[in-house]
Amino acid sequence: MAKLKLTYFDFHGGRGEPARLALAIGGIEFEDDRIPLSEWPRRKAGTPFGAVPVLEVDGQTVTQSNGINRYVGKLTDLYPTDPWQAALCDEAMDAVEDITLKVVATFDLPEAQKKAERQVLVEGPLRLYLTRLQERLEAHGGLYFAGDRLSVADLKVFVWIGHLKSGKLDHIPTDLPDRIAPKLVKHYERVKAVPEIKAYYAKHGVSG
Ligand SMILES: N[C@@H](CCC(=O)N[C@@H](CS)C(=O)NCC(=O)O)C(=O)O
Repeated sequence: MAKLKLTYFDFHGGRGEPARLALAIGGIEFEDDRIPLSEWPRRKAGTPFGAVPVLEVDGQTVTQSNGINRYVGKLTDLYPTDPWQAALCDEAMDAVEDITLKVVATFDLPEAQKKAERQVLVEGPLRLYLTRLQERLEAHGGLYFAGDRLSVADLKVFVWIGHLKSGKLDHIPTDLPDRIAPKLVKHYERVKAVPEIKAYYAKHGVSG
């Protein structure tokens, strides 16, 4: 088995979290390299594109979160082998990337502008992505995004919904997913209840 090291920030969530969860579900050992935010300026230049996540496999690195998700999904049987189901899995993961980029663009804005732009996001893109992802989920049977079973797409959407509900995004109401996409919230709860995920968060002392 290859030696894996996954480098990401030292918090639960974000672009590195689906791969951490997939590896935990698959029972694959990896070095969990968590960078405290205070250390990031020093570490940034040492990454291929000045960003994380970075996956190291037997000393070679690869970047790009969704590519990493696909790779670990293949290692853990959490990425569909059927090409069409794989495309559906990719669709959900890339949709989360699209909307994530729009939210990230507001991170460093002055407070008043951040509030204004996030209100626009809530009424526009966030509503759209929540609605459409819920529609996609329902179109594929209502339980999973691809292949009628858990995949890295479910993990990626789970992490995104968790972020929206967390209260860490000022001016984005925490009940937005419940109001716009209750079936995505049910999906979130279902993924959260996967025994390996429960065990993972219990091990890391995360409750709720
Ligand atoms: N397209 C990349 C984006 C990576 C990215 O922007 N990562 C963020 C964390 S989620 C980051 O490293 N931010 C710190 C920085 O850009 O200095 C991916 O999907 O992995």
